[in-house]
Amino acid sequence: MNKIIFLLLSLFLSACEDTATSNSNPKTTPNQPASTTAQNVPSPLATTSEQSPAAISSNSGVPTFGYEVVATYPHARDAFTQGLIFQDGQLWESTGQYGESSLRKVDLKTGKVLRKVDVPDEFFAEGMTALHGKVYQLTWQERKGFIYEADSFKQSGEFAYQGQGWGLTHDGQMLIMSNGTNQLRFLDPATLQVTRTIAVMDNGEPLNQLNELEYVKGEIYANIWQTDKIVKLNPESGKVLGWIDLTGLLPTRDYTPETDVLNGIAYDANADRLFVTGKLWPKLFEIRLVKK
Ligand SMILES: [Ca+2]
Repeated sequence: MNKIIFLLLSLFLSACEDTATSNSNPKTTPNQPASTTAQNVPSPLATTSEQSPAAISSNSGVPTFGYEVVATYPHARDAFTQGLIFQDGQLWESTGQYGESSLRKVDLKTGKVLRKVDVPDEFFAEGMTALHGKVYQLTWQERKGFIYEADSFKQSGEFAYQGQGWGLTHDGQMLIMSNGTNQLRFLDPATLQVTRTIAVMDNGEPLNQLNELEYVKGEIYANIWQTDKIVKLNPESGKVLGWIDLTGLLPTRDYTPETDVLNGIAYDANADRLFVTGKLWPKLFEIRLVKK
């Protein structure tokens, strides 16, 4: 009997000790490191929640644009468009897929491919832009970019980067690159080093899957992958300035089982013309934005 009382007493004392220990030192409780506790307590979280209503009203108040089709042009049915620009009176295009990737110069009116450089089979080409006489072309998962001479399309260099390559444009000084997240990186074309990054938020949430890019009159336009939408962004802050809704742009009768998503934005700065197309789309459109 004494042994049982002693055992019960020991268990009771042991339980008291455990309780006292955990109560007096909560930060050592497993899975709750002190740093996490500290991050949750101070004001940043409260500040964020206070800012959310403003961000929502700000973003929901931005203009939405529809479109008018100004002109329709043929687009090569084998062009899995990943990058598109308008330069020197012609369309320049980067096409993707392993074993089919290329850099092309295309006649706008006929859609005829005037010059084509094949990318090695092991690379899936992505975004492309031209700046200061050079063409820069990204690859999807290979972490390598190619540099070509703009006048000859001869490859003159390559560069490495972290993560995936999706879209590419420039603001006249820096290359601007998307990677499928809500981040846009600015790269110095001389060093190919990242000089700054902006994060795009929409209603307080990261706006992911930013894809093909085009710099248009001081704004960055970005296709949102797998949607018919292009977002207009402030290049300094990443703030959403507006939306372009291209629903219904490619007529239903032009769809085939191979037809893929909207992708490809090119801007002709000299004539203020905006061109859009899609992956394996049979048509390319000049559009004019119409405020809704
Ligand atoms: Ca573009």
